[in-house]
Formats: sequence, structure tokens, C-alpha cells
Amino acid sequence: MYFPNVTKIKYEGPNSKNPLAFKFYDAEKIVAGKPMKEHLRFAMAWWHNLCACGTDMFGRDTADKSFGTIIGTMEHAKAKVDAGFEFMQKLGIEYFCFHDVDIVPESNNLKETNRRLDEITDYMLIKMKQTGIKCLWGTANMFSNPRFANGAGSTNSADVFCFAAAQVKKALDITVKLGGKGYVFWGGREGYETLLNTDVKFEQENIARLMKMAVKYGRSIGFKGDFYIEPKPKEPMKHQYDFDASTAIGFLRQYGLDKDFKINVEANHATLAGHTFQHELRISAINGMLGSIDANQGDYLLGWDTDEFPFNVYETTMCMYEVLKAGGLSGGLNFDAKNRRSSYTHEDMFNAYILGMDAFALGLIKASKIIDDGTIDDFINMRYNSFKHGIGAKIVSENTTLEELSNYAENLGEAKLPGSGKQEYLESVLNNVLFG
Ligand code: XLS
Ligand code: NI
Ligand code: NI
Repeated sequence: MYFPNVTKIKYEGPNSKNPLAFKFYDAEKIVAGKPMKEHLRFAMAWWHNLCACGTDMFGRDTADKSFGTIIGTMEHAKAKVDAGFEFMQKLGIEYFCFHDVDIVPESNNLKETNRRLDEITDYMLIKMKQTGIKCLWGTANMFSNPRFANGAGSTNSADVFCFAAAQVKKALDITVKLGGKGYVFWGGREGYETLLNTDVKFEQENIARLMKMAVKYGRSIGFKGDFYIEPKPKEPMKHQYDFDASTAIGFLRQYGLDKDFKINVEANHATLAGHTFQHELRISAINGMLGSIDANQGDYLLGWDTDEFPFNVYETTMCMYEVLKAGGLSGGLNFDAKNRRSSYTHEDMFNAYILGMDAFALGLIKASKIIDDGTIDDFINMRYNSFKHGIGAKIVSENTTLEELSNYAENLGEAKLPGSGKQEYLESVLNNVLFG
């Protein structure tokens, strides 16, 4: 046992003062017609939870995640599997997400890395069968190895492109082996620093070529799930090609990838793009491409990916409102989040997940209340009433011309105001649902 001081985390309700209990997440409780756990489909991110130990630009590890072994060995890789499954079981988390190099130490030799991946996924499969825990999505880390300094799909080197292709192929193999529901492409270093050395058009075409080959190969080995692009506007590169959901959707359509791909929206990446989390979710949803979510939270005062555990209930509420309105996710909610560097104990790992799971459970409960209350949806519906009859209906049915509209406008007389947006009233409705 790796976490002997923590027993199974239970739902104790909002009056509980137990730091190791859920206050709002009650897995089997029915909200909006389904058990909470089905709406939320929480996943543990292998990289933050089992690998990252708190190193930052200015200091080394604070957390001990050796799990009694030597880091960088296959023994450590297996200990992480054991610790990870114990962690997920204790929290009642039913999914995990991983990069290839999160689950094994990378060797200098590709064949050896692949052999290690086979070995560890055999081990993971046994654990999955024993516990019923499943894989939400897999991905390839094509940004840490120095060879990807100029990108993976967008690299200037054909040899590096081949290394990227090899990693995508293997990551797809093991994702399918583990029954993963999805496969993610986060742009990593797919972007550029200066146009003085970059052919943007060529680099984007090459990324599309890599993705097309991934779709072809994935389908050929029986992958039926969704591919995802996870947009991010900057960091590590100054200009990332998948800036935001709109940009990624445009790219997918341009290269005919939109049938196989959806969007994995990360809250913190939305913030970095100058959008709200809800905006990115809505843009994905209205394009039929809301696939999965990286559930974290950024810091509005900082300009990088702080990957905090979500606690802002306004944001989780508006997120779950979008998810409910979209009819759910094909993926789930992956906690792409890490403890703060100074919260370095094993107990802090549990506290962080409890915070995040409770914040989203609360968001789900409140979002369902907003929908049941109906004030906001009714208001939005009424706001466009003028398009439901008369000249408005003609516009919507595309049964008119600029000339006709111009004549109509000339006869309107005085300039008209469009009707109040009532933002302050609607914000008070929201607060009433949240706290009333
Ligand atoms: C980095 C990304 C990354 C992806 C998976 O900012 O969020 O962690 O989710 O490669
Ligand atoms: Ni992410
Ligand atoms: Ni991120």
C-alpha cells in the first residue's frame, strides 16, 4: 500500500469537516437524469499525479513520488501503476489519461522504449481488469525530448518527423490495447518563434499529414474512439498553431479531419487564449465538436499554464451548463492539474482531487438548477424573437434581399434600440441559483 493513511474517500455531505471526504460528489446520486459519475467521468492525469514532483524554473523537487523505488527504472514505472490504481480506487475515479513517456522511462533507443511500453501496458491491463478502471485517452509526448525542439509534425527535419510518427503509432497501439476512448494531440511544440526561419504553411500541412496518417492507422487497428485536438495559444512556443477552439476547428475542416476529430477543451488554455472556459466549450459544442475536457484552472494574474485544481464554482457551473446543453461528452473530465509546489505530501494529492471533484459536482448540481429554473434559457430565446416572424423570419429563411431590407429600414423611421441585454439582472439570477 502506498497511501496507508488514506482509506476509501466517501461522500459525507456539505456539513462534513473531514478533509478526506467528499462534500458534494456523490457518485451514484442522480442529477439531470444520470448518476453524477456518468456526467463527470473523472480521469487522473498520469503525468501530474504520478510523475511531477514540484520542480520549477527556480527549484528542484519538493514531493517524493519514488514510491519506494529508484526513479527512472521499470520498477518505478510499475510502482507508479500500483500507486496510481490505489489512488484512483480510493477516490472512486474510473479513468486515467497518459502520455507514452509518463508510463515508462524513455530509452535512447526507440525499440527499447517500445518494448518497455509493451511490458508496462501488460501490467496496466491486469490492474484494469482487477479494478474496472478504464483508459479515457492516451497521447504521445512529442515535446520533451530535445529532438522536438522545432516541433514534431511541424519540425524542419524529416528524420524527426519520422520519430514523431513512430511515437504516434506506438501510442495508438497501446491506447487501443488499453481500450482508450480517445486519442489526444496537444500541439506541444507545434508552433513557432519567428517568421525569419519558419514556413508556416508547410508546417501546418505537415501536421495535417501526420494526423491523417494517425487516423488511417488508428482505424486500421480498430480504434473507434475520437481523436482530439487540445488547443493552446502559447507556451512552450510563442505562436502555437492550435491557438483556440475556432482555430483548431478551422484547421480540421481545411484538411478534412473534422469527421474523426473533436476538441479537448482545457480550462487554463482558454484563459491563456483570452477566452473564458465557457466560450471555448460553446464554440466546440455549436460545431458538434465538444469531445472532452482537461479540468483545471488558471490564474487570471499569471500568463502561463498554472494547471491548478479547479475550485472556482462559477466556472465549473458554466462548464457543466455547456456540457448538459451539449448532451454530454464523448470523453470525460481529466484533471490536467497539479498540486502547488508547497503542497507536497501524499495527503495533498488526495485533497486536491477531492477539491476538484467536489467543485465539478457542485457545478453539475448548479448547472442542472439553472436549466430547471429556465429564466436564462427563456431570456435568450425571447431575445431573438424579432427573427421569428415578419421581416426577421424572412432573413432567417434566406428569403429576402439587401434591397428589400433597405426599403424596410427606410420606412422604420427613427433609429431603434435593440432591447436591453439585462446582463445585471441575469447575473443576479445566476447568483440566486447558486446561493439562494
Ligand atoms: C499542456 C497540455 C498537456 C496535454 C497532454 O499544456 O495541457 O498536458 O493535456 O499532452
Ligand atoms: Ni491538457
Ligand atoms: Ni495545459
